[in-house]
Amino acid sequence: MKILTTLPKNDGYAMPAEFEKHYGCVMIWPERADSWAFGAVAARRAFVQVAAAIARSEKVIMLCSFEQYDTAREMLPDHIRVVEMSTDDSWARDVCPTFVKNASGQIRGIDWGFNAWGGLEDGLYFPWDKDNKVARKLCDLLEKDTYDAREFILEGGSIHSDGEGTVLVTESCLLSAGRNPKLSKEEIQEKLKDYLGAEKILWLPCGIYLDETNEHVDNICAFVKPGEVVLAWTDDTKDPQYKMSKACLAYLEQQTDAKGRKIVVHKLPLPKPVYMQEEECEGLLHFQGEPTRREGERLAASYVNFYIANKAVVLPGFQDENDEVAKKILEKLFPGREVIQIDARDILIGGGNIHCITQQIPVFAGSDCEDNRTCEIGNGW
Ligand code: KQY
Repeated sequence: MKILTTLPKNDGYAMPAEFEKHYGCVMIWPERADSWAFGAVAARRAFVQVAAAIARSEKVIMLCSFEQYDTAREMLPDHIRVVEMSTDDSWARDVCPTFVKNASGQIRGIDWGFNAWGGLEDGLYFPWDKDNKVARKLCDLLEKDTYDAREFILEGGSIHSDGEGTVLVTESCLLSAGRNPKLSKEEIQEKLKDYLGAEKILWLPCGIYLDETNEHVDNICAFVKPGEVVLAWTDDTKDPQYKMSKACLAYLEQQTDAKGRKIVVHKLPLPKPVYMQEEECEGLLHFQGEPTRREGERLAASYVNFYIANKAVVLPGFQDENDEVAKKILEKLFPGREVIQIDARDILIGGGNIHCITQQIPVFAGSDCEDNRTCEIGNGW
């Protein structure tokens, strides 16, 4: 594996959209006692369901600690690969590489700097040094060259690409004080274009109310095809989210993408607010100096935090009347894919959702699922 100091855009590489074909998906087994309630038992069951749903149409690799290897191996289906790797938590979207691809179908990883969503300013745990090494180690494992972008702090959950030159981000996250405070908005935008091979960055003002990542875009808005997005929405004018979603809608309605298309916005209703319960708080350990969950705290629940697999959309459920509404909307928007809904409360307690715990690897030239062959069960690794 080579570590590259050139820029993907100059080398002819760009970030594909998530709805383009994947080679597979990476996840990280939950373990941290201050993130996952009651020793992560329920979270592990939810992670198994997510992994198994994705593995119906692409390969899944689960990273886990030495201590958890036997448990992960026993709980996961045989066709999911389990690989020991040191991490600080389970947010594969944010700590794994963002993959970029060239016209010949070769892929490379980008190794962004990771500081636990804000470092000593407003980060969510300390230390984060194991997480910061995951992207490079994964590229090594997959035998893919990697761009050294460690000087620039960015998480995978803070970007969405349409694969045709347009990238969605939020100002609240990308301009937050704990990430790249020495860079101006214009300089951050240039970095995004250079690394993601993009032509246009769409800056939504904000994300989901109380989202502890400084409002990652992957919880509020996602591409469903080039030129079309889903936007998390509430009609409840008393909910603080109302103004936030409305501001995003107003922004998107004024925008065109890199190809000059107006953006089509599909509203995806939010579930009713989800709050931490007393017994869930009791199940979490609290490490000194770090933020903790309190009873009654509102969690950043959103259906937009879904994962687009080769033949499925894996969608969070919250035991809410809008679960079915969201599922139906996505079934219409993704006609070639089965929408598989998974009860995600035990993931949400950790502070993210299905998109946050997954990272796609695009299909690449020479892989065993490049053409019509699939990466499905039985095709192995
Ligand atoms: O949503 C994410 N991408 C990560 C959330 C991290 C929460 C840590 N408690």
